[in-house]
Amino acid sequence: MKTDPAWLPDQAFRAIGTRRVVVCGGDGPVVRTVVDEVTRACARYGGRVWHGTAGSPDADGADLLLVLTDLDCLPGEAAAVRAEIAPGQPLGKEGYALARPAGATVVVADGPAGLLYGLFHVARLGEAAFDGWRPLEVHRPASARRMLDHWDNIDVHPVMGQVERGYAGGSIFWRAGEPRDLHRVREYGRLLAAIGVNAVAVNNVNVHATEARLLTDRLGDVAAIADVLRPFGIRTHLSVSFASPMVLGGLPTADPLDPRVREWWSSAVADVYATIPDFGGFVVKADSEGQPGPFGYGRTHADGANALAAALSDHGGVVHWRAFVYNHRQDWRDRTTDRARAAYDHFAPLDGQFADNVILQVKYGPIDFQTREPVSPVIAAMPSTSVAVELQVTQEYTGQQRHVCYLGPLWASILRFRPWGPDGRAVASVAGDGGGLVAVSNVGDDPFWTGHPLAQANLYAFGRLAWDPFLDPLDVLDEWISLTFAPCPSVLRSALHEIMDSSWQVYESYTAPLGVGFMVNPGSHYGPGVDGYEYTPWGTYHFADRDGVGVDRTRASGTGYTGQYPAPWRDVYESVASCPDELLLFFHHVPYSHVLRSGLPLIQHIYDTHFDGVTKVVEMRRRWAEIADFVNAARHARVAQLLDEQVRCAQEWRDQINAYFFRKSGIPDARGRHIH
Ligand code: GCV
Repeated sequence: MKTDPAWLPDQAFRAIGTRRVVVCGGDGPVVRTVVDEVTRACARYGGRVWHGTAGSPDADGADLLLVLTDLDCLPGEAAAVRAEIAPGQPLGKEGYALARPAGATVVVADGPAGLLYGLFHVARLGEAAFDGWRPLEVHRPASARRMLDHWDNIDVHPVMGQVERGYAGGSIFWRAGEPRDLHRVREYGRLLAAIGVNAVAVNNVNVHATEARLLTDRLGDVAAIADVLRPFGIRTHLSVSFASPMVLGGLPTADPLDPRVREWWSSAVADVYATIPDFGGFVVKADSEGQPGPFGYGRTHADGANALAAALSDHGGVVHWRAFVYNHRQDWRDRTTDRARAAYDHFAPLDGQFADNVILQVKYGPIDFQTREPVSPVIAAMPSTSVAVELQVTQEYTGQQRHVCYLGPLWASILRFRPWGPDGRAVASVAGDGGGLVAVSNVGDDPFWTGHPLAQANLYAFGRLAWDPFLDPLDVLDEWISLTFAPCPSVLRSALHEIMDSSWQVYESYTAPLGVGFMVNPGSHYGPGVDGYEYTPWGTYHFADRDGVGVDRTRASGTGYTGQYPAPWRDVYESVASCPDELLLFFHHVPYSHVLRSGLPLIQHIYDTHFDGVTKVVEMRRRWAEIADFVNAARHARVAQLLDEQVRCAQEWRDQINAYFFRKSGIPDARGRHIH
């Protein structure tokens, strides 16, 4: 099957392709991409394109002007638009301004990437971009760093497969130990440019032996990928092993303070930049889940990160140092080893000790990409450190691309969260200060890119929210629908919204309740395994007993985790009375009779949500069946098949969770439904 065009079908460029377009922007690789896009669209739909690098183009009669402002060929209309932008508000390398002062739509940018993003903005607008008068709009990304991490292995790992937590087939970069034909990577770069992603890490953060060599003797493979992604404004990054000086360099140590080790990193990095001059930098998972790190040498994570940062700094590279550090062998040894506490306990004391080009990459929640977690307190604890927030587009804990689960609303809630209360800054602003947004990609060699065709919307939403975290996630979904299903009839649009808008909440309703998390099968993390992670001295991970359920993370009587938040959240979360219900079981152990804000006792809430969740999934499946005539047959069949699995799995969740809590509590369903 041909690769699905995702959100860039030819139709998405129809409005541009029927116009007379002037591109005035020099001749670099990114501008060349702009010209190629417009040329292709015009060839298909009968428009005309003029591309110049200097001199005065004949912009008379043009419908669309795409202009780089630093050239001497600024047509009058573009100069007027540029002049309107407030002098103290530069567009920056990636920003652009869009206006339609008279008969022509004008996009001006100060850098090539801005021009490319402006072009895709016009594509999103479609015919509306050429309709009437349009006032000046200035668009700049909220974060300079908008990155996707691939957990791809070159070899097929015996347990994790080729893509760790990948649900869309094999890697798009590698096959059978070798680089793949990069045609698809080019298409991927194009899709990413259209959503504003500007950085990609091409290998798993769990760095195995073959992948470690990407840094040295297999660097050519990375350079080939970088060459393909560069014209889309994307910089390439590499996950590296902290032990590289030993495993690749033959040194007896990887101690970050050892001069030989520092010398080794400098020389390896110099080789990288000689091969890939715009290389982005490293991603490092250290002292986590078996990966080596500075603790082995009695050093701190600041020592570790800074050693790599020193090697990169002269070249403009950064280290994304992951804060996902916890002792996976001693989780829950006692109260202090509550895994939720680990990242803060390790990193908050190090604030101010990291080099300028270290970015601390923090998972959005304190545990591990659960369906519902509070925002990680680390994000508010590092005012002197660049912090990147890490999301998971691959759906490890949210249905593994077999369930419809649109994550835009979850991410929007995280990015808008204000750790210092309503008058303080939002998470998005902390990330925007330097670290940016990072997500684990959900893409593989599947013809639909993402296994579940509707999971493309998650990748789309990540890019769009990384660009502007305050976009309404349902508007973003609507954009994705409009482009992907263009020209989208209203009957299809409304069905897709009915299926997808609340699909994250629906998924939550039939899985682990109220933030308790981790009721999945161990290892695979798919399907219900209520006591799957049963390794606390007290029994289960969620502390369910005959009287109640949930983890006491209070300062008063629990693990003390609430104390990692600044006011007001440290107090809001501390008390059962003020803790939001959706996180109640994350923070508190409460009796089954506890009455929620809905007026329902906890046990009844569990029963109701699990019955309702299944009903809603059955309804999703019915809606999808109704729109068969409006969707490409292969796409329709794939989603229909996956919806069957979603119904099956939701029923399994419902039955296991309800039966479990019925047996624990002995309290029957007040509505008299049969619990299996
Ligand atoms: C890449 C979770 C996943 C692991 C993943 C890890 C991480 O634990 O289950 O597969 O490893 O997160 O983020 O490093």
